[in-house]
Amino acid sequence: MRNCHLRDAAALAQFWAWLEEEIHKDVKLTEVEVADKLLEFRSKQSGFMDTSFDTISGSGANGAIIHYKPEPESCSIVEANKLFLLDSGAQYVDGTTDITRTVHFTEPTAREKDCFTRVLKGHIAIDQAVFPENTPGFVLDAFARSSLWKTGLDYRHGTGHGVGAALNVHEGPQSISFRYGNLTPLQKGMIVSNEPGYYEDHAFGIRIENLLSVKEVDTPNRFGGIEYLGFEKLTFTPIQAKLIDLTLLSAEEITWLNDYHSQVWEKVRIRPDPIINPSFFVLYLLLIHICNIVLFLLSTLIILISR
Ligand SMILES: [Mn+2]
Repeated sequence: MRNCHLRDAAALAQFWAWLEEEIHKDVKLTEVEVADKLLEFRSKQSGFMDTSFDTISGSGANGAIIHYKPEPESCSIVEANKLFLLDSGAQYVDGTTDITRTVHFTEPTAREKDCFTRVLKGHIAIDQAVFPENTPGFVLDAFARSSLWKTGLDYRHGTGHGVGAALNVHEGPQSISFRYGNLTPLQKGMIVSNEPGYYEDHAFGIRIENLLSVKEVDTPNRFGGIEYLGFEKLTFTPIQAKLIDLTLLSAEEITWLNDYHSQVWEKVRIRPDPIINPSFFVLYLLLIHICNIVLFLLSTLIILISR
């Protein structure tokens, strides 16, 4: 499961770099064309089988429709001056991915930044949550909404659903939702999505989604003699910095973001492009090998001379 997310991240890195370049070249792409291109990048990754659900690719106001499904005949162009929400995932032989990122290609408005930052604060709060064993997911749901609630905003969907490993992308029994009827405790090894959002009708949609795996956390105390649990991230794709209003983030949240981005860089940059890079990668290893031989010969020479 961990590994398929890194291959997925490599495909997403290629995709986002491609999309940004096309839009800055003023190429007009529809929401469906963009989703098709993402599928093309993903399908080159090893173990790829299929998408894990229909891609939600929404520019501007379409992003505010939570289960929007763009159709080739009727969908919109991905506009440079609007927020673009992309929720997609894949099935690999070794796991299932589900990720949402929201980006802007030019300058976001103060309103968009304010809302995006509040969604991000909720995302970080879930990611960093530590809770006693036997806690049902609904207990955590308010953590994700707290920053939005403070300005009278909210979203009309759950914060997280269970995810199967090379199985259903929506797979219970666990969830993180305001629907407090689900009393299933979050248990070690369970996978859940962390996807708070905010949707402004006829304007824009925002969602930031990573998959998390429940793990035991080493707390300084163990009140009640029980285990305390938290989350490990599975998804490694950058979060667009220009959408963040830094004045709304705490020092800990900024550190979280910087740490996450260094992890993305460390984990994803070393993954060779399956189509172009194997030769580069071999060349790179060969160069390092040659450098080592040269260094060895030089140091031998220096030792011999110094005698
Ligand atoms: Mn999801």
